[in-house]
Amino acid sequence: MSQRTLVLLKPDAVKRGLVGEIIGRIERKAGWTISALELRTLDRAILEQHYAEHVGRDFYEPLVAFMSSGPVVSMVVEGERVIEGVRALAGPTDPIAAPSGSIRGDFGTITRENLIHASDSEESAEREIKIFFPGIS
Ligand code: 3AN
Repeated sequence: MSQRTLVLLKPDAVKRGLVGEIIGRIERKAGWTISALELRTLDRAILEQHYAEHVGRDFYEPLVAFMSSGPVVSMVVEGERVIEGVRALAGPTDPIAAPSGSIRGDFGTITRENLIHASDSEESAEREIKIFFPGIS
């Protein structure tokens, strides 16, 4: 089942020079393709849309400060079961709990700075792609 998903390489991934490493892991999955890609610094307005479900949580303000602290790479990735697949490559939210071999498990230590975001469902993917790439349908 071909799907598409919205992937963000967070400011920690960009600052630490891990963009190539992470994109390489995505590109090496057979048949997946990157159909949109941009480097940009996010402002509060776009983060409020993206993290609407987390507004008001105790970690929300530090999350916005971190996510706007430097450029991110935003991408649309398409391919077979790519929503579940990129989340499997990323590993669980807490990088210490994430297995080695996953992106968060291999490179992360703190939950906020966990390197990568990937949509968690088809509904989230369509919502998030509209936020980050309003020009593509
Ligand atoms: P995931 O990206 O694993 O789907 P979400 O959507 O629950 O995680 O959370 C979005 C982002 O918010 C996470 N990637 C992480 O940066 C941050 N976050 C989530 N839970 C916490 C927490 N308990 N403490 C600090 N930051 C958190």
